[in-house]
Amino acid sequence: MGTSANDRKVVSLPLNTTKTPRITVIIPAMNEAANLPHVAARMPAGIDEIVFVDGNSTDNTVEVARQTWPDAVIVQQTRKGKGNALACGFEKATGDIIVMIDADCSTDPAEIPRYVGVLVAGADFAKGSRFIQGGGSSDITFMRRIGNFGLNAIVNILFRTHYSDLCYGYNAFWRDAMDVFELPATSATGPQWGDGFEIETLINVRVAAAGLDIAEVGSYERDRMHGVSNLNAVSDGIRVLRTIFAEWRSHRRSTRKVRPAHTADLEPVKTLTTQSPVAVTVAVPVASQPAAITTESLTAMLVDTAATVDQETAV
Ligand SMILES: Nc1nc2c(ncn2[C@@H]2O[C@H](COP(=O)(O)OP(=O)(O)OP(=O)(O)O)[C@@H](O)[C@H]2O)c(=O)[nH]1
Ligand SMILES: [Mg+2]
Repeated sequence: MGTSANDRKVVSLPLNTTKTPRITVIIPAMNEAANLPHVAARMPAGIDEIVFVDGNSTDNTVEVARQTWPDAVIVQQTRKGKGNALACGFEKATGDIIVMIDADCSTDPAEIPRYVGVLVAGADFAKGSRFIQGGGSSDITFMRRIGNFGLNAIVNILFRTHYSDLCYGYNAFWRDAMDVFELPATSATGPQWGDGFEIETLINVRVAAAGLDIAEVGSYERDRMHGVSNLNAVSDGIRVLRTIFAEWRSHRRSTRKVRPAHTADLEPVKTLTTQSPVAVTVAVPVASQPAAITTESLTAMLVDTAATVDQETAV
């Protein structure tokens, strides 16, 4: 934060550290019973806490979760949607480092050490990316790839970031990064903005706007193993677009800058062992750099587009 791309150290371990960070993994799940044993099989040893957030599953997801992770904190979400599930999970998490993964086997828990590695190396927020070295996807469709690319480009222009994969849900961060998420209260009644699949975008733009150090981590997304997707590319894509413009408007009115100070008393992370070898961490700083593309005309076009996006309508 506040450093140029040249100043930033992405791979150095923090010095003068005294404490090992505790790691919490948050798993939101709705009807994922058949997938959970496969997720567990890829979980590295050395995870301190699993917070499992059920979305009123109608299969035996909760029972399987209890059998699979007897020590897990199991939470029922308070409203509907993945965003609300994550907010409920964040509230219960006690770790120093919090990792968000999916329960459908798309995100590989064996990659967690990559994320932890870049956080311990100094990043505030480790952002998974399918589109940098070390990343990939057998799951993303052509249309989703195009949509993600377009939304990603808009965010990079408006927030002067260098994200390569805006809408990917595999991320990790130091717990004090949550201060800038400002997610809707879990106790609120009725649907809230941020409750749905726009959650990742909301978090990504807020951490960038707050000036946190963000490092991308190459991640490979597999096909969902069992069950069906809950995501609708069109309606959820529109929610993401509305989120971007709403956040941009509010960011332009705000001068907020927050710098977490989490690495001061931490020692290098414990060794996490995985059942299969994980490739070398690939991390690139993405925020607080000058945007690669910024033109008056493009901004004007985006402002026009923003005006057509009704951010005040009901969720
Ligand atoms: N608790 C909870 N979990 C949810 C909800 N919606 C989705 N999830 C979980 O969030 C994760 C991602 O959801 P998916 O439906 O796989 O969406 P996606 O990964 O973006 O889309 P696909 O690539 O098509 O699988 C999975 O673990 C889901 O079970 C929800 O409303 N509540
Ligand atoms: Mg999925």
